[in-house]
Amino acid sequence: MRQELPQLSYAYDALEPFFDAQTMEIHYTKHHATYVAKLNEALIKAPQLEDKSLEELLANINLVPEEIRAAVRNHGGGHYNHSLFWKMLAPARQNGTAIQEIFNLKDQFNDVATKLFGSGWVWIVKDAAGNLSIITTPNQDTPLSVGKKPVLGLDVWEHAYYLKYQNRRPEYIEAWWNVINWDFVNKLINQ
Ligand code: MN3
Repeated sequence: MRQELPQLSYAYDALEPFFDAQTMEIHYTKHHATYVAKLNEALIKAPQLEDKSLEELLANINLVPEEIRAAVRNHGGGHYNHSLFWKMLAPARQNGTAIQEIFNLKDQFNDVATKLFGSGWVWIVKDAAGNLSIITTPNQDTPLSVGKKPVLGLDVWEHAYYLKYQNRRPEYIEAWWNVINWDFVNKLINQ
């Protein structure tokens, strides 16, 4: 199924001063858009996957032909992760009420996000019993690839923060807590 770059529900500068407009624009129009373009390039080579959703492909990556498996994993994962990431963000004045069970994990989350080596993501995931826990995924791997349901995620690739925060990743992580879309996260937790 041909994939498209999803619309953002806010302007590039809507998350200022926590996330700067230039980073948001480049992150969305260059990084995310490139994942979508490269994913589509790969999917053209496997028309038999036409009726599969992106989530199905990422959760069952071994069903994807080897020729395009790495492209689906990396670019499909990048598309999935970023589509979710944008929805998990909202301007600080309209982002709803913070969820206590997520806030209880804040210190641990910040520690894991600060220490994650290289490029990747930090997630809060929900298991079948409804328990929340923190995991990391390298590169653009998704929680789906390890059978987990994401309820909150943070991009800790340098492209997500370097323009504004340079090497100060902990400041970026702390800033991000101000622009979490709690209403959306709440929906994911209760789904
Ligand atoms: Mn990114």
